[in-house]
Amino acid sequence: MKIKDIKVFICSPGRNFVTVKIITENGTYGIGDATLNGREMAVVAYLQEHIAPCLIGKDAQQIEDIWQYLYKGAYWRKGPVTMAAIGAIDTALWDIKGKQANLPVYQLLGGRSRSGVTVYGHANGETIEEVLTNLGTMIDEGYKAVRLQCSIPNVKGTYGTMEGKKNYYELQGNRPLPPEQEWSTSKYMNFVPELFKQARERFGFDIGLCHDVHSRLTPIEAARLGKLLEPYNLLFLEDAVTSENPEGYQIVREHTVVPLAVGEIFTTVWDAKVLIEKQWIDYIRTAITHGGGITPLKKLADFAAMYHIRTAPHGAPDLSPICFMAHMHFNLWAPNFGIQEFIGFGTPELNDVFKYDVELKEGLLYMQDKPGLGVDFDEEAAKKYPYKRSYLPVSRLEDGTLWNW
Ligand code: EZ4
Ligand code: CO
Repeated sequence: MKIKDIKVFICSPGRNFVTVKIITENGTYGIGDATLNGREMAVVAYLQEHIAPCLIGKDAQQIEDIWQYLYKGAYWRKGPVTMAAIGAIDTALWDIKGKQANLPVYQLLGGRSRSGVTVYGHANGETIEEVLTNLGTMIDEGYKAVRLQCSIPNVKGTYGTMEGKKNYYELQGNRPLPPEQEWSTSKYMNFVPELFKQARERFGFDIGLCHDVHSRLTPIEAARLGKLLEPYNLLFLEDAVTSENPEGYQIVREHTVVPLAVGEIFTTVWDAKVLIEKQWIDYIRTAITHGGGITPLKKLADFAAMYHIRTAPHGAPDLSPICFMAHMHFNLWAPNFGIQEFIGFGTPELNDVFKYDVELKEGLLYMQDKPGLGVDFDEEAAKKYPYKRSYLPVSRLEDGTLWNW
């Protein structure tokens, strides 16, 4: 089953998405998500100019060989641009294989390990009261776990919270440059424990609670925050520190029993190797899109399982519904699945372009069996939403020093 054509689409139904479509000689096609938020066009060029010409005429059934060819064969390995491009190709090939076998992709991975996919949603707000109101609504809706992010008093712009009633995820109008936000570690550290204290006082300990530090702390600061949050029994603390130097997590680990989650910006198993082997983390959050596809993510999940580490895939809205559906299959299979980040089913614009059928019931996602990934991309609808250059914000300390966003 030879690959006849590879098309690359960029559209912006509310935000930018890069989509790959692989078409085979017999007409079967598969789709993959190649979205790299804020650097979309680099992946488009990588796919169109450097990958597509090599794959025309190759056998679409040889997923592993194509993955090795694109990874080892490029000489230049790893990196988010390369791995998002490979990830989309790999995802599309699994979609094709499922359609060809007339089986959902999770069956090809080894079958179901569970009936539904447990998720954690987001409760954000500008005040603790607003966050807790949103948390209460989500508990009523049946969520089993929720991530809490709250604006910090006297800090202009905080990760994960609203900015002028607009989520930072949305396109920044016609502003051509990254918006800038302020950061103060001391104000943050003095404030966040109170958010979780009040959440536990009001809603008890049955609901799972998480928090994303977004890599703003140093190891010893993260260790202190972990200790301060211990009484509130978090499901996990995410991205407590940057992980280019994984040994930083040893410091955090040696001081606190708060479970740690890392990995949404990892692009290979090698990024996670030391963290996993040393058992410094509890959840690995690498997404199928950014981690190079289903093929390497399966290896990462199996490797993590040997060290009692569970998966908690990144589920931000900058991953397209194709990645979301690939995660559905992956999560139904993975024996060491932990929890899936979930921010809702998206806007009417998004659902105009991407077609999929998933249901949320009592905090778990369910889907009907369909061949392949069970998601489709409407090329015509996508034309209504042209690409708009857009950036994530950057962070600066109060004195102007550039910090981790
Ligand atoms: O900020 O995906 O856990 N989720 C996150 C995300 C990231 C965005 C960056 O594009 O940290 O919200
Ligand atoms: Co995160």
